[in-house]
Amino acid sequence: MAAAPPTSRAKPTAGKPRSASNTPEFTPEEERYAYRSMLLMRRFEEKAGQMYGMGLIGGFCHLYIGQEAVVTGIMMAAKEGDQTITSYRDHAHMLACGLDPKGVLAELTGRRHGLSKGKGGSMHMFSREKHFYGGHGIVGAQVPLGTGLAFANWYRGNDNVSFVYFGDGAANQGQVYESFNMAELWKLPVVYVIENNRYAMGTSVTRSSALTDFSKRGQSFNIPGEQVDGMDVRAVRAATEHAVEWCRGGNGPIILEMQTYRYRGHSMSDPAKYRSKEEVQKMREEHDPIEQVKARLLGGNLATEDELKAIDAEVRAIVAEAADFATQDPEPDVSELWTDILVEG
Ligand SMILES: Cc1ncc(C[n+]2csc(CCOP(=O)(O)OP(=O)(O)O)c2C)c(N)n1
Ligand SMILES: [Mg+2]
Repeated sequence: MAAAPPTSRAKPTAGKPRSASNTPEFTPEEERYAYRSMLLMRRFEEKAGQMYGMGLIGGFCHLYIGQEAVVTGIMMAAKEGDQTITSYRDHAHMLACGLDPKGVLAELTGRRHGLSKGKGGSMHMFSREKHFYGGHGIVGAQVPLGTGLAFANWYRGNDNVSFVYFGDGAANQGQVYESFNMAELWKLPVVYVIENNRYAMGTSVTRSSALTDFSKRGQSFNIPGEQVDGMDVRAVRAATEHAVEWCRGGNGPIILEMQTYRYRGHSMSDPAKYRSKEEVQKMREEHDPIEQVKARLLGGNLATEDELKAIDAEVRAIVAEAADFATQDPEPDVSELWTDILVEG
């Protein structure tokens, strides 16, 4: 094991990370990009939800619908080689990393050409090529692993950061704080993204968390943090740009609390009785990340209704093709039960 990285290697830029409170405008191209990207995630997961209902997807399936601006805005500020690691709510993260929707959906249906050869399912997919490190079903487990990815970047002396996503519920896990300590001690280039969607399964943050301002969770370790409107893709990108600048400048870790909301239940088997229909409806009507971009595109005459319909049609075609593939591809051969268990050298 390599020696602990000395903090002297870091070249801290003076002061605190800048605040992204002034949300910069997107160019028309960026608005279109964000619109298409979030729409693909939404349509993909709507289809996954339908296929689950039809019995084509087994096991667990956690949808990200409502939260699309978070991963979209973050990836707009990322550069090639930056790593992503997240929880079980991971389909949109994979699409944002550039993974083929066919491979993702075929994994959900447990088919041969799924990203984990049909043996992992919704929560267990990886792609070193696209720098996507899972897909983790154990709450909080990805936080030390993602901190390790940041260590690897530091050790290799490259300029990459790791984006480590976890939920408001996971933020109460002990291993999160052990990771915070090491990351700050060693000034590791890691952006901790706390996706505060207000609930951990059926428990609201106010019932589970003594400190509900998650941006402050790094205070005892001297890790700065910021609260971000996670429903506004522009605010997300702006905050992430500042965060990666902080990390790449050798200043160590940073926390971004993304204030967001999931429209669906915790997983497909959750009827979500712990919150009112009105609460969900209000978020959908007043804060939907895709509708916000759509309103700006139409309101600013940056796109016509027909152009947006064409984007929707294009995205639906990609999802339909993925669904066909994920239902027609055969299941893995039985002999696959004996492979990928140990590293074959
Ligand atoms: C160590 C561990 N404890 C409990 C669970 C059961 N569990 C799965 S998801 C979850 C809630 C996590 O909520 P949060 O971190 O807010 O993420 P979200 O589901 O809202 O994205 C729990 C308790 C688990 N998978 N692992
Ligand atoms: Mg949550």
